[in-house]
Amino acid sequence: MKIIEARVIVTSPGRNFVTLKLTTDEGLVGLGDATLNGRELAVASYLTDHVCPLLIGRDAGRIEDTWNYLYKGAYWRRGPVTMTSIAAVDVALWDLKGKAAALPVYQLLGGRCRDAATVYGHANGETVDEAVEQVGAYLRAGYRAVRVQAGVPGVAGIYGVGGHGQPYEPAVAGLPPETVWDTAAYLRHIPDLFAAVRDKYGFDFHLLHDVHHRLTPIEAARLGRDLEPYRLFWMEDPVPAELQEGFRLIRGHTTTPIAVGEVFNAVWDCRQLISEQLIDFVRTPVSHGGGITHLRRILGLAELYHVRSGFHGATDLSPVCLAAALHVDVSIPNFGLQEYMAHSAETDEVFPHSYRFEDGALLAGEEPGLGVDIDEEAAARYPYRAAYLPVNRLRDGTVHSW
Ligand code: EZ4
Ligand code: CO
Repeated sequence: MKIIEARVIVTSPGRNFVTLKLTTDEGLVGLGDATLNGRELAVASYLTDHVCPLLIGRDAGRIEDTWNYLYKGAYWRRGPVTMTSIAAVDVALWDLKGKAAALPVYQLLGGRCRDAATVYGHANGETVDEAVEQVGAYLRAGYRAVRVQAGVPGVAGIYGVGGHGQPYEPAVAGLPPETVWDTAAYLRHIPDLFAAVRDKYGFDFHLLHDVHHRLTPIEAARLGRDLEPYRLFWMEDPVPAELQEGFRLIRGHTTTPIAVGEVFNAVWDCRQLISEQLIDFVRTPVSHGGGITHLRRILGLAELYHVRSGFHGATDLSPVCLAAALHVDVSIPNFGLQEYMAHSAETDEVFPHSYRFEDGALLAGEEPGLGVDIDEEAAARYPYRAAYLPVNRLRDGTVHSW
């Protein structure tokens, strides 16, 4: 089976998505998500200008060989643009292989290890009361794990807070907005949020929190300790993770589990974090981490060191990526938890899919391949719009990690 067409589709049904569509001489179609929030067109160009021409005439069945051809053959390795591009090709090839074999992708990955992927939803509120209220809504909807983010008094535009109970979407149309950050105020406030949630709903469900790379290791150690009474499932991205050995300091002070890696794109970004057992969950998504082929390598290493999956699942990862994540989730032995932010109705219209939410979990579809399609007519009605993630500054104007 040969690839005869490789095309990139850019669409913005509520937010931007980049999708690679491969077609074979047998008339089968494979999809891969190539969305890199705020830098979408760089990946679209990498694929259209430099990768698609190399795919024409190639044997669609050679997934591992194509991965190595694109990774080693480019000479320039790693990085989000390269690895998102390779991921899109890899996922589209797995989709094709499933369709050619008339099997859902998880069957090609070894079959089920579990019935469904337990997910966590995002509760948020400008105040503690609003956030506590939203946790209740998720519990009533059947969720068994909830991430909680809340506004910090005196600090406007806190990460993860949509405002007035709205779902949170960080990308903003136009040029990047700027937000303000105050570490001391945040560290004082967050333990009260989790005290209020546990006080109202008890301990019989999982709680998570995303620090979003804002702290230093010793500050993160303090937060992890202060949150210990509330038994978090994980504290996410406590510090920026370029300095992997920096996590030793956090680890030495707290038993709050740590999840890291939504901005990683290769096993080399977390090799030390995993092999020194400095984290508990790895969050690298299929679409930014070199696809199913490379993500399975990361999770294979992780399994040796008691590290489990906790794949990123924000709305900037398309339904194609979410479907691919679910096929990996149900087929690896060391699954932890899957993030789930429901996509908008417009996004679901452009990407019809067979995965579904039930009883606090997502079920991967049983259709051959990934079980996701793209409606190109609908996609064409939503043209690309420039949008960026915010830039963060301390009160004195210093640029800080967002
Ligand atoms: O800020 O996906 O855990 N989820 C997150 C996300 C990220 C966005 C960035 O594109 O941290 O909300
Ligand atoms: Co995050």
